[in-house]
Amino acid sequence: MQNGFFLFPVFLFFCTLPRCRNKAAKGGMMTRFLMMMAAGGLLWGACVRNTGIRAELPEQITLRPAASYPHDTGAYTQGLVWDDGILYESTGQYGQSTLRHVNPRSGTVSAHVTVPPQFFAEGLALAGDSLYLLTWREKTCFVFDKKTLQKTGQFPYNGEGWGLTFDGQNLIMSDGTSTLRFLDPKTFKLKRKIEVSDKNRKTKKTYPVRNLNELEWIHGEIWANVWQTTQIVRIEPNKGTVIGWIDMTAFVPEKIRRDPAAGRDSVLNGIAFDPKTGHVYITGKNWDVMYCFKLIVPEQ
Ligand SMILES: [Ca+2]
Repeated sequence: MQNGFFLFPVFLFFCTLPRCRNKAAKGGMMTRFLMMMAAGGLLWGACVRNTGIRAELPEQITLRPAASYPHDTGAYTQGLVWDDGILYESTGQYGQSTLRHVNPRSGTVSAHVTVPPQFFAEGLALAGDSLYLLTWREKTCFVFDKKTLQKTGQFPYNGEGWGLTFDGQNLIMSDGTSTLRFLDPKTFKLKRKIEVSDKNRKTKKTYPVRNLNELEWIHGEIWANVWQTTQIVRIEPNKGTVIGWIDMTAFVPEKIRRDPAAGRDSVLNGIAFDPKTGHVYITGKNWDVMYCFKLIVPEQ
């Protein structure tokens, strides 16, 4: 265990706070956050707004710290997937893009393949025994065998590729806008799209949630990193409505927080879920730490 993670004294994410994306609510939330820190040592918080929309998870959830592990600071994390004790990670940048098997506890890379230098690797998803790897502007999705990391195929697509996940039937893809595409993993053909939107708490106006990046399917919801923010958004997968927001600001590594130049690129990105244990793994681009949280779902 690293970084004094267990100095975080209590549970986090008691999702009873008002949403924090709304600027007007930020002041109040911060005051309450600081009061909670002072009173009970709560060192981080999350914000979930009750929209009345239900996926499989209730709006109020808790993410309880379970562990923190080393993460390769050379990994410009673009996609993160958990399967049977292995973290699969894709890393980006032209000439540096890789697909990796990572030991979650040690952070060591046990196997990897490099992506040709003209491709900028992006999101990653596992469907069956196949890993699907998007590329940023190269309009190509590569398919690999999950064990051997041998390339087994590729598909073309339109637009940019950002994040990718699998809901058990469809690949779900982000492209930096507020749109999520649902794709057939056998053909990569588009099945449907959703527009992700939230409602401004003050004005009640609906606005699109843009810059959706790395994705993860968790208990019937889509969780998405919002690029260049410290927020994870929980999305209802049929209508694209926002279920809630998770504020990860307190978990940005100190080194990155202190260096604005690094901070622009070294953003929160990477969510993986182990449904067997309920563990959620979260990291960022070039972060030195991989957090592991236990997802606690209240009884309904
Ligand atoms: Ca993921």
